[in-house]
Amino acid sequence: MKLIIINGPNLNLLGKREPEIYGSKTFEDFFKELQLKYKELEISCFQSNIEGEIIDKLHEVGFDCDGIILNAAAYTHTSVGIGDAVKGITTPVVEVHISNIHAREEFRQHSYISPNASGVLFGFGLKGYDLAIQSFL
Ligand code: CA2
Repeated sequence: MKLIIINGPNLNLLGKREPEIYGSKTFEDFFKELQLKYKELEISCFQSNIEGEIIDKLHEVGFDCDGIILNAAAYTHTSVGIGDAVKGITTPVVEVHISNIHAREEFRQHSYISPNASGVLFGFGLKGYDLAIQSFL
C-alpha cells in the first residue's frame, strides 16, 4: 500500500516553536517512527509552504497512490485551489489537524478540504497521522 503525507505551511517548524499547541517532536523524528511502525507500507512525506506546490503534488500522486493524508495547515481555511484539487483527484484524502481546530479561533473552523475528504481527524496531536494511516488499512 502506497500512502503519502502532505503537510502545508509552517509545519516544518513542528517541535521548534509553540510546543503547547503542536507538541515538541519534529515531524522528521515522528515520520521515522511511523516508517518503523508500518514497515510493510510505502509511506512518503512532502511539505511545502507554497500553495501551488501542494496542488501540484496532489495532481502528481492523486491518481495512483492508495491514500493521501493531508494537513494543509493554514491553507485549509483559505485555499479554494487546494479544495478543488482534492475534489479533482481520485485517491481518497484524509484531512488531519494536530490541534482541535474547533476549539480555536473562528477562522479555523471552516475548511475548504473537508467537503471532499473521505474523513477528517483533528485534536489528536501527531497521533492523528497514525490514525489516518490506520483508516486506510
Ligand atoms: O492543527 C493543525 O494541524 C493546523 O493545521 C496547523 C496550522 C493551523 O494554521 C491550522 O489552523 C491547524 C498551523 C501550522 C503551523 O505549525 C507550527 C508549528 C510550530 C510552530 C509554529 C507553527
